[in-house]
Parts: sequence; structure tokens; C-alpha cells
Amino acid sequence: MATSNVEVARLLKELATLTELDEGSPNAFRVRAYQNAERAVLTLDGDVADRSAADLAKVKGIGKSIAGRIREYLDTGSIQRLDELREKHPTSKVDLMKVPGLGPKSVQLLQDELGITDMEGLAVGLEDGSVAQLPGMGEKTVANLTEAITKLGLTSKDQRIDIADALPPAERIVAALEEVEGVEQAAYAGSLRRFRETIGDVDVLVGSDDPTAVTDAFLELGEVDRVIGSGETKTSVITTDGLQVDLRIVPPTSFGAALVYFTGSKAHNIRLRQRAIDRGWMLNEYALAAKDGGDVVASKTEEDVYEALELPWIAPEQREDGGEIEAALDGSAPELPVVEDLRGDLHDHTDLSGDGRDSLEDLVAAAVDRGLDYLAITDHAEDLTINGVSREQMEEQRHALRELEQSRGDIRLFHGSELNIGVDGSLDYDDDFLAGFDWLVASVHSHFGRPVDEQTARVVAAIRHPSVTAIGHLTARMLGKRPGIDLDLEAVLDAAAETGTAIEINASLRRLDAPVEVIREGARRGVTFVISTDAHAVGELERARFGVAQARRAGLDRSVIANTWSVERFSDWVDEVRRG
Ligand code: DGT
Ligand code: CA
Ligand code: CA
Ligand code: ZN
Repeated sequence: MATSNVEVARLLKELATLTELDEGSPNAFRVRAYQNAERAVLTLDGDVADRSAADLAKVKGIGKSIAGRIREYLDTGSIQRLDELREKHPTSKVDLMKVPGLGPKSVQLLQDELGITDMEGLAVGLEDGSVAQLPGMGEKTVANLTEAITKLGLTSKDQRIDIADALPPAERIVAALEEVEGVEQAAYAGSLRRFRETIGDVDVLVGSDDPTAVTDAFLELGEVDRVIGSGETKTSVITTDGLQVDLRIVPPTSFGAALVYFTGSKAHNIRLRQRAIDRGWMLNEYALAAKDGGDVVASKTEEDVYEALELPWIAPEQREDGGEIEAALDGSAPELPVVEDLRGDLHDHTDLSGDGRDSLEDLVAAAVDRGLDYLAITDHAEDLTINGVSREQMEEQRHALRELEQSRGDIRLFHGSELNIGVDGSLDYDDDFLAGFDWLVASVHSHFGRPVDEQTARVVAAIRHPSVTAIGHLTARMLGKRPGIDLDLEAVLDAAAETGTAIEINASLRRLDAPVEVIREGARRGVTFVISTDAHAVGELERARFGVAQARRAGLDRSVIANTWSVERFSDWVDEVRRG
């Protein structure tokens, strides 16, 4: 994607957030308009910079006034409205909105009544009881807020960033560094490579014999906002997104050893170092070598280092000293999935529901391009007020889908829907109509705050429905924004195992749902999983790899992931699940 598209999308997102704060509502028309425009820019073909304001206003999702603001940025380098909003609402206030339970109205109230504009102020106000005195802040709310800021680690001193905000800039930086002359290898390491949900800082590693050239190129990247420190082989910066990036440059021959070292985790590294010591060697970021800087045993690739330590290469997502070394040694390690194992995608939206961007034809063509053998189309069912699809539209789509499948002949299509699990466990349409679909994902999209027994009952009811084949984003969490619903996981997972209804691993970086611990427990209980992109646009099919990484972090064996199966096996299994 063109750099300017990424930049413009980022500014539109900031405008949406600041407007939400300014207008006191996440549903304000202007907030929605900026959000729609952000999506439109991210999925736009070609460079925004090549389009006039009038052309931009013709793009679906971009209105005339926003088109003007985009052009203003492209022509002048700034947007006056954005500067005004930034002035009025400092970043620390925006951070406050990330605390679950605090919306734009209450953030404004905190400022107006108590002068609280940042996380530290909130922590103090919660402790001294002044927050509890505010209208609408009952004892319960205060307790929830206190728990939320502790749980999310959202204190001003120890800010961690959601993986969704860290991964795209890290990938852009690595891609840019790979283009620099003399760079032989480049990768991100650290917690990001281990695929943790939150990231302290991004560690980038480069193998090159010309560290000066690499450092210069790094500092010239558009994303670098300020430099914290820069030496010959180590440089730390803060990006324009507020992300800390540590760059290390090592000789290409040391790249494998350095990648092991900086991927961590510390606990995993300690175990490796012990195995080195046991063999009379030492292990550092340059090599596995004889003691006192003697002969190098291994250093060029990670595989070499692990092999010398008499271990198979261990997947980065597993490196937490959570039993992965023992499993590797006794041969009980799972066979982890890779993205090429996925032969189908089972949760995909077209432009038939209001929030999908691309047509059925385009989505199917893109799935074929990705080498998929099967695809389920699952537009939102009628009960989702904003985006739901009526029966008639569903029937028309089914007809179009069957014709497309026939005429193409190169992919198997399943006609499905994403149903809404009502607060009482009821589903959209009626049972007869539901029986007419090939594949049904049922998901929680509302009533997130109910007590655990109600949430468990509604989800178990959906699992037990004969036509439902998978549960979408099980906990409905939004990382950093909204905790998952309270569920009795044992009851839910046992019901899924018993009925065969699959639990989805939703690949959106904002969701990564089911969470890792839930996947692990589900696997122990015999649950079948699917890895789904929940794509709302062609470009989002690509995020399958994040769902795979989530499964790898959970140590899930690929044999229990239904969309790694051949279409024949998958289809037989669906029939079985639906027969009960
Ligand atoms: P983060 O940034 O807090 O999300 O977590 P990490 O794991 O990325 O930690 P970070 O950035 O401090 O360091 C990156 C990796 O470098 C870490 O996973 C292991 C390695 N590392 C850092 N400091 C040490 C150390 O003192 N000893 C050893 N053995 N390894 C270290
Ligand atoms: Ca790090
Ligand atoms: Ca670091
Ligand atoms: Zn969906």
C-alpha cells in the first residue's frame, strides 16, 4: 500500500477519536464518517495522493468535506481541524478513553470537575475518593475502573501497546530496511515476534556489515519522530505513532544467534543458555561458542543454534518457557499450523451487509488467488440493526453464489451467515430458514455486561442449536478496549466438544478471539477449531496469518483445525455436526 494511504488513514483515525471526545459520543455522525473514510482509504486501489478532492469524494465511504481535508493534508502537510482538536484534547486524554468504562462524556466530566486529564490523575482520583463523588460514578463503577486500569497495565509509567498498533509499523520498518544496500537480513524480534497481545517496545534486528549506512537509513524513515539514543550498532527511536523501536545491527554471520537472543523470552533464553553451559559453551547475541570467546559452534541461523543445543527449532510464539523445551525433548510437541495449511476461510463478509466493502465475486476471486479450496460467505443476519441482511437478500445471494460456484468451477462455496446470539440465546430468522444454510457462525454482538450464568447460557444455547456450525469471536473482547464477556469456559468448551460445534480463532488483531488460554483449554477438552479472517474486504483475507500465529501461541495441533482439512473431509464433518 502506498505510504501516503497509510499516513492519511492514521490521521483519519485520529480525527475520529478526537471528534468522539469533542462531541461526547462514539456514535456522532462525524465520528462514523471519519471511521468510514479510514476504512475506505485503507482499501483504496492506488495512491490517495494521485486523486483530486473531487475524485476522492467519489470513493464510497468518503464524503465531500473529508475529501477536502485529505487533500488539505496532501497539499499542505497538515489539517487545520486536526491541529485544533489536538490542541483542545491532549493525547493523555485520548489514553483515558481506552479505559473500559470511560467514554468521551465521562472523560470530559473528569476534566471539568476534577481537572483530571491523564492516567496518573485518574489513579490518584480513584484512590482519594474524588472520582467516586462525581455524578454517575457509583461504588461499582469506581471498583471497575480501578480494576480496569490495573488489569490493562494502563498506568502512565508502564504503557504497553496493542499488537494491532505495533505490528503494521514494525512490518513497514522491516520492509524498508530490507531495501537498504548491504542489508542481508532484517526481522522484528521480541514480544512482537512471540505474538504477545501487548508490546512494550519493538525490537528490530538487521544483519549487515555496514551498520552506519543502516543506522542512517533508519533515522531517515518517515515514521521516526525522535531519537532516544543512537550508537554504532544500537539505535532507539520513538515513531510518529508513539511506538518505541530498538534497532540492533549485527554481522550477517551472527544473525541467527541475535534473533534467538532478542526474540526471547528471557525465560526461554535462560533455558537455552543453561543447555549451552552444560556443553561447555556460552550463548550470547553473537554466537553459540566455546567459552572465553573461542570457536563458534553456531551463529548464522536459528536452526543452527537450536540444533547444536540438541533441540528442534522452536516456534517464536512458543518461546515462553511454558513447557515447550520439555515437549520438544520428549517428542510430545504439537504439530503447529502454518498459513499454507489453511485450505478454506469460513467467516467472510461481502458488501451485501453494510459493513463489508467488496462484492461476492471479488471476494471469491481473491480467495482463489490465495489458493483456497473453499470459502464460506457469512454476511450479518437480520437482527444486527445497522448491517443485517433480510431473508430475501440472503436467498438472492445464495442463488448468485451457487451460480458463481458453477461458472468458476475452481472453489467450493458455502452459503452462510453470521448470526447474532441474543441475550436469551435466541438466533435470527427461524429454524427452518437456518436449516437452509450450509454453514452458520453465531456470535455475541451485544449485551456484553451480563452476569456469567446468563452469558454462559446464551452461548451454550447457540452451540447446541443444530444448524450452528461455529461460534464466532467467543468472548467478544476488543483488545485494549473491552474485556471479554464473563463465561463459564468449562461449560462452554464441553458443550462445543460434545456437539462438534467449532470454536473460531478470529484473526483480527483487535480481537484474537478465542484467547490463547481458552484455545489451550479447549484443545484439552477435545474441541474442534476453525481459523477465520472475518474479512470485511478483500485485503483482510491476508490476516489469516495472525489467526495462525494465535493458534501457534496456544500450541494447537493443526489436526484439530477444521479448515486445514480437504474440502471433502471438511464437508463430511459439517454434515456430521449438523446432524448432531
Ligand atoms: P516487551 O518489549 O516488554 O514487550 O518484551 P520483550 O520480550 O520484547 O523484551 P525486551 O524488549 O526488553 O527485550 C527483547 C528480548 O531481548 C527479550 O525477550 C530477551 C532479550 N533480552 C533483553 N534483555 C535481556 C537480558 O538482560 N538478558 C537476556 N538473556 N536477554 C535479554
Ligand atoms: Ca520488546
Ligand atoms: Ca527492547
Ligand atoms: Zn463477522
